[in-house]
Amino acid sequence: MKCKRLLGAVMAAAVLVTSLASCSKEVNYTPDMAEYAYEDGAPSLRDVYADYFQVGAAVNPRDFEEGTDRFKIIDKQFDVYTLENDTKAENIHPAEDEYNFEATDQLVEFGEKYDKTVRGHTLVWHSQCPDWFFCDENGDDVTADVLVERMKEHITTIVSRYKGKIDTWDVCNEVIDDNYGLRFSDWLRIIGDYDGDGDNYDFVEIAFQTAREADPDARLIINDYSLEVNGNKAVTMYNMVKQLLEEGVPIDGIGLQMHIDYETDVERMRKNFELLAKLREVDPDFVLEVTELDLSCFTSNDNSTEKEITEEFTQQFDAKYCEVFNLLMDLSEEGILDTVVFWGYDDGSSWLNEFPVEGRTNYPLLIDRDLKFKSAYWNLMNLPRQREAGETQSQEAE
Ligand SMILES: [Ca+2]
Ligand SMILES: [Ca+2]
Repeated sequence: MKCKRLLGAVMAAAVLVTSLASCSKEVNYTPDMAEYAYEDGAPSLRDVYADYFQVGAAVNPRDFEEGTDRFKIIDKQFDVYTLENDTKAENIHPAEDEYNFEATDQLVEFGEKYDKTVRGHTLVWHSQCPDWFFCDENGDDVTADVLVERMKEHITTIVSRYKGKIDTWDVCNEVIDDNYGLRFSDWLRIIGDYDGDGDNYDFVEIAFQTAREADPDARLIINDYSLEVNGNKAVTMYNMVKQLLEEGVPIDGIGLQMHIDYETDVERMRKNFELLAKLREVDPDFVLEVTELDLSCFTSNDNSTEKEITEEFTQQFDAKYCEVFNLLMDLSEEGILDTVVFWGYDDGSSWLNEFPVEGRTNYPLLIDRDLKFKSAYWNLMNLPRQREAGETQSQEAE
């Protein structure tokens, strides 16, 4: 996987050298280049950011139908793909003796055919995980031993099947509580301090060790939300991962979901990421990945369903996307970030419609409901060139 990432950068560099006329960052990108994101003349987000990081998106099986508008979009714009739902436990392993591999097989076939990076999401999560994991035939809790065995069987079966094919796994998802310590999930409650050493990180420890045994070359990520803005969560994550790394648990990086909004404080985000980046003092190869980026048009304390998208709001929205991408390019230059994945790619398919407020219409991505590029897309396309020409203010200079 690391080879594929490096190879991608080398190939992108070669293209830039051999073809200056089409050098992606020399171009001034304008909306008249393509109205619809699937047009042949559409430029490519992944090309423009190739010197910084791979760009990806959460997708669904319908996106892999060759020749369709959606296939053209994902093939041109992205390097990295995560299935939005189909690799989650409730879908891939709905009953103890039943696995549904079809959609994840399709993802992997697509990745192999087009030489794309593929992410597996997710192995151990409290949500979208069927009850059978935690219950015996009477509906009572299973013992810690039984749950550990079920978790190991789940991870080993799935990761082994896709060994060498799924590049990166979100091994554990959302294990940190929003207020303090670890989330009191069924995984934590039942497995607890399994090895008796005084901490209750055990289900995380076992999950990562099991995944590493099943595919020694896969990148193993611990993924969570609000690490950008919640200082307590970032500190809890830092402390836990630091201890586990020192104990030799094979965690390769932290996944930053980055479900943010148009008012998210980017300087606060930078401080939290600087803390998490200190984990390189324990493991010099430790990485951060952005795994689920979207930018809501509603702040977290806003319960409204409709947003008036004025010109002024659009400018604020676009500027926030640029501010965030400047931070992400800074992290790339520091060598800690090589992957940025959006959660979806068009507003109409985003999970942020109807959630967390029923009846809500949201506009958090770079492509609109008609699959037309939004102004935020064009702003991000020009950002690397402007940054390298010194046309954008860096955060340090402010
Ligand atoms: Ca323990
Ligand atoms: Ca331990």
